[in-house]
Formats: sequence, structure tokens, C-alpha cells
Amino acid sequence: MPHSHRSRVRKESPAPEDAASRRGFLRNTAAIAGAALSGAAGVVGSPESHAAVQGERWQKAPGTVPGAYGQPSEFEKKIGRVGITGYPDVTPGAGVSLTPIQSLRGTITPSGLHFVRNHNGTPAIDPAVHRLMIHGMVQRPLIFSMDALYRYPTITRTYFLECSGNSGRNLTPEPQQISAGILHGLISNSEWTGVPLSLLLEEAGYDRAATWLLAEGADAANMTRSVPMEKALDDAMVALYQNGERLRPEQGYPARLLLPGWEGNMNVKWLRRLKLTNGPTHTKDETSKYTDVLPDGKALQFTFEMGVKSVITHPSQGVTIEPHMYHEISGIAWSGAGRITRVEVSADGGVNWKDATLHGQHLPKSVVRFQLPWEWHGTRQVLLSRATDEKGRVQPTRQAWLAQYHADMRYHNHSIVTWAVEEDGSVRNVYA
Ligand SMILES: Nc1nc2c(c(=O)[nH]1)N[C@H]1C(S)=C(S)[C@@H](COP(=O)(O)O)O[C@H]1N2
Ligand SMILES: [Mo]
Repeated sequence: MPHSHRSRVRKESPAPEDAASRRGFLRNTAAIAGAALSGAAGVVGSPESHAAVQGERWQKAPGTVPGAYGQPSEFEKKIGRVGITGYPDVTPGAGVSLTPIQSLRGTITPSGLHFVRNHNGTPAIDPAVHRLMIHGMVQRPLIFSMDALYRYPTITRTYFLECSGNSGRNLTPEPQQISAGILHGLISNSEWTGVPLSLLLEEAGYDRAATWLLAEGADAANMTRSVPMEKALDDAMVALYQNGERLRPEQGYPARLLLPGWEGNMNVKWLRRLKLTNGPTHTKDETSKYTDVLPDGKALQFTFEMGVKSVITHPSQGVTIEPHMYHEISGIAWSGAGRITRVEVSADGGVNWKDATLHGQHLPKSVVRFQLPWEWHGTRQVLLSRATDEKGRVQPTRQAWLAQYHADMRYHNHSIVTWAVEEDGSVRNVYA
């Protein structure tokens, strides 16, 4: 009797099998506090509850008809990107819009919440007019209409995209009390579908002597970056779709360059031109910016691969947690070098570490979610996570990372992120 009173009420608490397997999971993952775990508090409702028996008001009348394009629940309206513009009067489109990583679970970033980094706004490109040109050191210079480009065979892969300026806000002398998303939200993870760049380069008959190519965007910033041919022929793609639908305008509609694992800036959006060359072009975007300032003040050019990194998103700055209760420490980890193989979590400022469980699809150059059950008993505790990738690279401490660079360095901060859970349960951004 699937619709009986009892089975309905049951829905309010985990099914017995779920509860049992969850307890087993908690035992097996070795709770970090070492304390015996009580059941999850906060399960509401009892069989006597009137609403649970009678049904809520939304069961008494027909619901609404779906719109053409679905939207999140009206109760989730407060979840959104945070936009920060440097010079609103001069270049209102130049700035960032950060993914609220503290509000998300799983691994895929909803397309409408993918972070945006624009140097001069999002252009409104008409695909009937837009062209992609491949020229330079090729036998056959080609100009693709979008109709032609969208007919090429595609591949589908899940990759993260991270701005090399991500976590730059955690380099201030004092830790800022702003959300994980505002601190570290220039990271998103999508399923991308597009044409392998190698296929288009073959089509143009690329000169084997070409060592680099220049990629140019069709926005008013005229973003241009030099890309080594090795990468272009490896896993680079011209992305056309994002999470199953055509790219969002903010992500480069109708075509963008995607260089898996490499710094966001090189993933040129609104791609209009690829010129094959026998060396880097040294464009404005790779000389005036996106260089690493070393301790002696010299700038190191062309750091492409993004470092191994993790961020605890739950709990994180801005929330208040309750004591004597089960909490899940959860976060995201990724590496430009390949797969994440391990994420360790410490709840005592880095003295003791426990391996977190890795969830989600375990893909190279893609976000994986880590989780560890934890019971908090009301004392101040400092939470850290440390990721390792398949190349054996380990996420550095903040101190070790800082020691590599000049104080002016703002890019590629992949150092360990630290949150303090204070005695009142509030969670603060701290530097270990
Ligand atoms: N044409 C063009 N491409 C661009 C940019 C831009 O401003 N114009 N910004 C770059 C930077 S700095 C980053 S971090 C990524 C951001 O991609 P997203 O906005 O899709 O997240 O795009 C890169 N590609
Ligand atoms: Mo960026």
C-alpha cells in the first residue's frame, strides 16, 4: 500500500536502509572529532503532525504550468553571483561576477552561476554575422561561419575554469570577512561540448613549423593571448555548448577557446581569430598582466597550468553552526595537472589530518567534491583542507606560497584556505 498513512509519514525521516548505510558510512569515514556520532538533528515532523497527515496547501490545488525556460525556486532567489566592478564610470563592463560556491553542492556549476570575468563587457554577438578565422602559418586560411563550425564533429568533457586572479582577495594583510564565493569564487565547473581544436587546425593544414598560435576575442577588450601549439594539438577545444545548451553570452557565445586546466584568461571568449605563428606574440594581455612577480621584482611570464587547490565551502565564512551536532565538512578540489587523488582535512589548525571522501565524477582537470563527517562541540576549531593531484603535487600552505613571490603578486594563489569556527559557532576567515 504505497500511499498509506505510514509510508507518507516515513518520508520525513531517512528510510531505514538509508539511515543504516549512513551510520555505516560515518563509522567507516572515521568522524574527525572522534566522538560517537548521534543521528542527524533537525529532522522535523512527527506522525501526529497535522500538515504531514493532511498534506500542505500546495497539494489542494493544481500547480502552475511550466514556462519555456525553467528558473530556480522563488525561495532560492537570494542565491546569485556577486558582481564587482573596478571603475564603474569608465569601464562598467570590466570586472568579475563571482560564483557563490558556499551555496552550491555537487560539482557542476549551474550555467547561470558560472563566474564571469570580462575586461570590457559581454558583447551581443549575432551568430549569423560572427566568423572564426584561422590563418598565419597554414596551407589553407579558413573563415568559418557559425553554421559551418557547428556542423563539425564534437567532443564532450567536464572541465573547471579558474581565473588566475582567483583568491587574490586572500592576499590582503588581514583576512577579510567576506564569503567563500567572494574570496574564492572565480572557479566554475561545466560540461563543455565543442570541436577539438586539432581538427580545425588539420582542416587548415597547419605548418608543422608553427610553435604558437594567437587567439583573439571579438569583444571591445580585444582579448588576445598566445597559446603553445602543443596545447592546441592536445586537449584544446573550440567550445560551443555548456551543460548541454549553447554557451551563455557571458561564457563566450557563440564560440570560445577552451584550454583545460590552464589559467582562465587564455580561454578566449567570443573567439574570432586564430593565427599560427613561430613564437609568442607578446600581446598586451600577456605582458601588462597575467605575469608572476618574483621576490626580486622580475616578472615571470607564461604560467599556464593552474595549481592543485581545494576550498572548504561548508562550513565557511558567514555561517553560524550549532554545537553538539553532526556537520558535514564539504568542499571542492581541482588541479590543472590532472585528477585530484586526495583531499585531507584538519579541524585543529593543521596538526592532525584525515582523508576526506571524494565524491562526484573523478575526472582530470575537473572539480571533485570532498566530504568528511564532523561533530562540533563548541570549542574554537580551525578547519583546513589540503589537496593532492595525480602528479603528486600538494597544495601549499599560505606561508610557503607567499615565500615564492614578491608582495605585489596577485595571481595563481592556490594556497591552503583556513576557516575558524569560533566558540559562538560563527565561522571566520583566518590566516593560519
Ligand atoms: N574575449 C575575452 N576573453 C576572455 C576574457 C575577456 O575579457 N574577453 N576574460 C578572460 C578571463 S580573465 C577569464 S578568467 C575567463 C573567464 O571566463 P568566464 O567569464 O566564462 O568565466 O575568460 C577569459 N577570456
Ligand atoms: Mo581571469
